[in-house]
Formats: sequence, structure tokens, C-alpha cells
Amino acid sequence: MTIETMGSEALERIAAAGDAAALESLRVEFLGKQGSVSALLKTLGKMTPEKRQAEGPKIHALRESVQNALAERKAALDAAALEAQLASETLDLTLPAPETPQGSVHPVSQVMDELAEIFADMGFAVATGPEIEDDWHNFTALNMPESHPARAMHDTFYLPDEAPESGRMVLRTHTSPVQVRSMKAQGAPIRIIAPGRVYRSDSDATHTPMFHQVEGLVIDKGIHLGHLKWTLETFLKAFFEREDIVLRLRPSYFPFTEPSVEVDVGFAIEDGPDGKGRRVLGGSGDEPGHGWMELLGSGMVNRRVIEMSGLDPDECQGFAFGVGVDRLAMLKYGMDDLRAFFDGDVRWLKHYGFSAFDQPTLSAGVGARA
Ligand code: 2NM
Repeated sequence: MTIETMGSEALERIAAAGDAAALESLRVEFLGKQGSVSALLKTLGKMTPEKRQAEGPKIHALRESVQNALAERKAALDAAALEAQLASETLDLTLPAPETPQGSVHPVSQVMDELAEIFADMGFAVATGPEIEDDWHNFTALNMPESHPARAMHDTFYLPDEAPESGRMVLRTHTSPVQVRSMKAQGAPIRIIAPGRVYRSDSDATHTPMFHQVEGLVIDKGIHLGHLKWTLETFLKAFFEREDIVLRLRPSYFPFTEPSVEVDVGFAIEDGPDGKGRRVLGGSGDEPGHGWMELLGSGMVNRRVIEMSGLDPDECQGFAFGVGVDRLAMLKYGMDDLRAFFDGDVRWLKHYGFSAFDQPTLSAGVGARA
């Protein structure tokens, strides 16, 4: 076979290659170590100088034209593949939107938005912090040293020890470390709420290993329990959209507050649509047919916590509180199964979810639907 026929045959077959794999096997056939063009190149070494002068340019030209043909065919195949992909992925932006919007706002997100709105009106900012915390911010700074029994009660998720010098890392068991970080970062005065996810290794009908909490913190000169009670009362009236919310403060214990108070809310038992008794918040729990429901934990921030957060407890005092957001959502919107919150069942969301266009405002009532 002459070099010329070899060349034209090779170029024909390259032009006919249907895909990248076929093209690659042709490249190996011609230019690979055992390839036919490579074999021709090797014959040059054994030729007489005269013959090499005559044959050399033809053989090199053959190699070059095969190389160019391969590159050209590869570019053409790539362009065709891209063209096909673009054609199959077209998106018609002129299509009309679906009849009804498909997404909805989860009740937990809705309640967090309502809380932010209510507290913003009282001058509170929203603070956030890391969900993976160090031992010091989650426990030690909150007056829970290594040996404190409250640590065991928190059912903590510990991360594997990787950097022992920075202390053990945990999934935060409450949002209190956010408040510690705020005190350290901004000093007094402070008015913040810290909403967010918290984690405890606990799972049954009324506990999920991840749940949502909102905590509040006020630090200033001369803060006392009266400020705490007014703040919680004002918050709960706005949240439940009832003026007749009545609170009862009971002495309690938390390591991070002293004194600590548990806050109960009065409720009445009313007949539900199914004939069963439903608890409806409002009125004193001491009335006949009424009762008290434990809702929040709170207290005056322990002076040791203020000190460890870098402030002077003789200069400023404060109160703090904490409440479960999931619990607040269930109470306000009449849900009875906590687990449905985390199922991601669109039928449940359709029933309880909120429109993204609902805006909690105090003037319309924070739960008002658009
Ligand atoms: C609660 C109950 C009582 C609380 C305390 C603090 C901090 F950081 F200021 F010390 N944050 N949150 C607190 C106090 C939380 O939850 C049931």
C-alpha cells in the first residue's frame, strides 16, 4: 500500500467515526505504539540517507494529517454532543406558573418569624451562633463545670475527639451558648432572642433528637424579676393573640439562673369539635374547670455566668428564658403529634403549612393569613 492510499483510507475512516470510543480506537490503530503510522516512522532509521530524504517528508506529512483529522473529528463530535444536550435540556421560561403554588412555610419557621416580629417590637435583636459548640460555651460558661449533674441530664451528642487541645465539641444542647457569645462580643446592654436548632440524644413520642428552642436575654443596669414577668406576659399575649393570658411563676432550679422560675400559663378545658376536651390557653388556672400548664423556664442570670461572659455582675444584671418552639407551634395551631413536624409529609404541610406570602405583623395579629 502506498503512503498516499494509507493516508486517504485513514482520513476516510476518521471522518466516519461515530463516537469518541470509535475515534480513540482509530487513534491507537494509527498512532499508538504498535500503530501503522508509528511503524512507518520507525522504518526511517533503517533507510539510506537518499531514501530517507525522499520518504521522510511524506511519512511526517501522513502523521500530521492523521493527527489533524483526529482532532478535527473530536471537535465535531464534542460539538454535536453539546448541541444534543442543550436541545434535550431546554426550559421554556414563557410557560405559565402552576395553578396553585406548591411550597409552603413549615409551622416551625412560621412561629420563629412570629417570635422575631413580637420581640423586635420590644427592642430585641435576633442572635445566632454555631450548632457545633465547644464544651466551654455549651456548659462551663453556663455554670455547669465538668462534674455538674445537669450535664448528664442534657443527653449530649459528643463529637469524636479530634482536637483535644480545644476541648470536646458537642452538638449544642440549648441556644444559651449564643447568649454567652453575645455578652462576650458586645457587652452590656443586651436585648436578644436566640432561636434555633438544638440537639439531645432523646427520642420518644414527645421528644425528638433535634428540636427548636428560642431563648431570650436582657442585660442592663437594675434589671429585676418584674421586667422578666412583664416581658413574658407581653410576648405570650401577642403570640397567642389573647389579652387574658395569666402567668404563674414557680420557684425552680437551673444552673445558669439564680433565682430560677418556671412559668405556668392558665388554661380552660373547652369542648372540641370531636366532643373531646381541648386545652385552650387563657384565664387563671385556679378557676374551676381550669388548670396550669408549664410552658417556659427562666430566671435572673446567675452572676457567675455574667462574670464568665466577661461582664461585671455588680454593674449589670439580667434575666433569661427558654422555651421550645415546636411546643409553642403545637399549642397555637392545635397539633397533637410532634413527630409529624419532621416527617416531611406534604399532606400535613398542606393542612398546617403557611403561605410564603403570610407576613406576621403585630397590627394584623402575628398569625393572620394573607
Ligand atoms: C432556660 C431557662 C432559664 C438561659 C440562660 C441563659 C444565659 F445564657 F443567659 F445564661 N440563656 N438562657 C435560660 C434560663 C434558659 O431555658 C429553659
